Amino acid sequence: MRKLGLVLMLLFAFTLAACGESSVAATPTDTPVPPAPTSTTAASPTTGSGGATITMGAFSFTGNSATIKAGGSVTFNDPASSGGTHIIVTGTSGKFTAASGAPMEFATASGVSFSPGDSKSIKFPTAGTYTFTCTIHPSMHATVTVTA
Ligand SMILES: [Cu+2]
Repeated sequence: MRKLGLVLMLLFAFTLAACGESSVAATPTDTPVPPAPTSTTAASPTTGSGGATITMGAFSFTGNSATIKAGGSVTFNDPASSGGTHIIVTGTSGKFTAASGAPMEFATASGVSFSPGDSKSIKFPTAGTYTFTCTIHPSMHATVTVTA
């Protein structure tokens, strides 16, 4: 008699456990929360087809245009895979030309040098269109447009 009681208790416990499991399985999955809408009025520095990155290859720019708002930054990226060393200056055909309003980093003919793997973020405080070339590879040209 005592044994039957134990069996009944075990059966009862098993039934409870089974119910618990099924109720867990029946819990509806959380409905995904849609992402918060991004504000279109935010002053994002990244606009334009070229984005805000100038990218270098071995002998050329692989991404040669960037458009930002004044006060934004452009990332000049020489990927580790490029295998190219570059000295970037304002100007054309490998020749430095001082550009009024250009970032301080580009104020002189020594420009900004890049080895493969270098990535430098440079702030453009002044609106304007700036052309860049490489003193090592005169055929390299890139343009940064800075809007007011
Ligand atoms: Cu170069």
